[in-house]
Amino acid sequence: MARVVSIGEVMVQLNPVSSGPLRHARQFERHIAGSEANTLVGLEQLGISTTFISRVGDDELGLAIIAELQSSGVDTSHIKRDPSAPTAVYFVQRGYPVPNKTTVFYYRNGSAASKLSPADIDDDVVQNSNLVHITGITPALSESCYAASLKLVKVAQKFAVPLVFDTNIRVKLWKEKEKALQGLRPFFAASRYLLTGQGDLDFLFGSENLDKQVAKVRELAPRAEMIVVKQGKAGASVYTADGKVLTHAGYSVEVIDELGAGDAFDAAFLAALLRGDAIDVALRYANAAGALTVMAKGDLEPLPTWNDLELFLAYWEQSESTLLR
Ligand code: KDG
Repeated sequence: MARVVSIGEVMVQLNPVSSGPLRHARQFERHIAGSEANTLVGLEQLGISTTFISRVGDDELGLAIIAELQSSGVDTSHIKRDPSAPTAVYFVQRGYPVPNKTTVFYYRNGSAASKLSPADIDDDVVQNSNLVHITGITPALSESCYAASLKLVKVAQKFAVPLVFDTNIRVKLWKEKEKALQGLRPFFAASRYLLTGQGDLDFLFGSENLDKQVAKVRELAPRAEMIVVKQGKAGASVYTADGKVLTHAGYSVEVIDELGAGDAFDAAFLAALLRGDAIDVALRYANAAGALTVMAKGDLEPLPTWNDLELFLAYWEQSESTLLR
């Protein structure tokens, strides 16, 4: 069975019971989330084995994170419990002030995961994998996280394991565009599959037309077999190395909490490719997974199985054909 390994930080997410300004929120739901682990749990839901490299604090929240990932099937044997720093927490504010948008407030500076270092990367975890997955979040967490992410790239190259890189820009972490562009260069350069979003492209390259933005990505990522651009409910496109462009429309559903949609997209896209589906088929599942994830709170809870995806797509296609009649 295929295995995907990733590296990053998982946090406790405090998500208010009702939407609106966080300053007035008094009741919260406790979730577990973090972009890279979200993708791994999404892959597990779709039958792919996964391993996560991380650190949590030697505290109650760290235990909650490990338990939740374990119950989803993720191999947690490479998550260290670090007594020198706490597990991170973040709050979310849904649907305010911009409708359908979720804002995050991190309490993650100096967290256990920010202490990840090259020593946390073992050859054997990569050697036994089919894909290595890294996002632009982990290298932005600290210098040692940057070095750990780079080591993972090097080890992937040593064992010829393809790199999937999702730019996943978090402006609150990078702060400046130039820092992000420079910092992410080696990850672009090494990627076989490059995933990004319209917001990331606008941040990195300015809001010009998509073809020009993709050309800039191509310059940075000359080895990428596919450049995948996620555009939320507008859908997504794949630009292949031989010049083909495949596009699939998205699904316009009610947005409860948009967090985690991009991670769900990545999981379904990769799982479909790993089981041998064609690119356009993978895009269809990936858009559906993204849509399903925004329909409920929490990043992990709404991640779909193949059956959920098939039911969603059957419902959607049937209602579309009814509308057309
Ligand atoms: O992709 C959703 C995640 O980004 C979010 O829930 C938390 O990992 C997170 C981050 O670093 O912002």
